[in-house]
Amino acid sequence: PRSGGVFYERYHSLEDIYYWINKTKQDHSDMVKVILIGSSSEKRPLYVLKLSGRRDEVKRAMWIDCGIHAREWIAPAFCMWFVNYALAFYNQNTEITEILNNMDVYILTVMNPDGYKYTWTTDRMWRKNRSSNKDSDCFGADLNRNFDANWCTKGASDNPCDPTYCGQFPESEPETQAVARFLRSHKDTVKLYLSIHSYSQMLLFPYSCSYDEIPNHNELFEIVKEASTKIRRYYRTNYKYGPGAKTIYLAPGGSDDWAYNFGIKYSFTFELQDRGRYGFLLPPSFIPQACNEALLATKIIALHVIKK
Ligand code: ING
Ligand code: ZN
Repeated sequence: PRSGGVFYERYHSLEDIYYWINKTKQDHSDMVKVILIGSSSEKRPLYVLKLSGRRDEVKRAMWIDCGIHAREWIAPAFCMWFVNYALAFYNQNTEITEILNNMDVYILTVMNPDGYKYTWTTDRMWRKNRSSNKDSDCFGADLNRNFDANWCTKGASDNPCDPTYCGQFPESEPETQAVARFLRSHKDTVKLYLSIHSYSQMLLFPYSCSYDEIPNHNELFEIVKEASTKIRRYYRTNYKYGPGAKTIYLAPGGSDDWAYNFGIKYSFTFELQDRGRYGFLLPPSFIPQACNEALLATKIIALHVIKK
């Protein structure tokens, strides 16, 4: 894979993505590190790319995960798009340069590799991971219902056969555990948490697990409002914005709510294109614009956190 060009305008198999991670590290050894944060239930490695600009001893950081849900292919495509953009435009574009000079960026391109693989081989509409469930023939737990935030209350299912199955207990899944453990061990530096999903075109923040309003609601609301306005102006695409529970639906056990309660006060979930015409089957020709929209929102949020 070469930087730029048609590579980033396609969806990639899991094998391609592992190859890409390694190649990216080799081609940009000055700015990129690879960190193994755990493994999936089928024992696939979970690699995080760490992007750094200026090398300071102590720097803040942001986290982006993509592909919690297997069928949301645009999400891993965005993580790759972001990495390529950051490496190509560092010291060219002022915004990405400022971001990388002030924050390390941790990127988990495919949080649910087993599910992602399964959507390429067996069932394109699979959502969960692929762990086996005791006393059931059904596979998988919903990783975005498996975090410890009002776990398995209304909006999640305790039936292993359901697509929103919350798992046996909070952080029962190795993928959930790996992310939560990584963030716990980087508590002092990670100031911004970002989780990428599709579809429905929304910029969400906590809470999704209850209708309670978070203490910094107004601040986060203004940020996503600005991002949504800019996206509309640049790309003529409408993004709704607001707290998850009121904007999309009540959903306990989500990663952004957990990250927020853990202490990361800038915590967001993006729902990328589209609004349902193609749904999860977003054609590859939509990748550039969908990713640029999310990139614009990511920049606005990161720059806000830096200037705080
Ligand atoms: N949507 C998210 C889901 O997990 C969400 C919505 C956001 C839930 C934040 C919880 C927290 O259902 C999709 N499309 O997966
Ligand atoms: Zn999702």
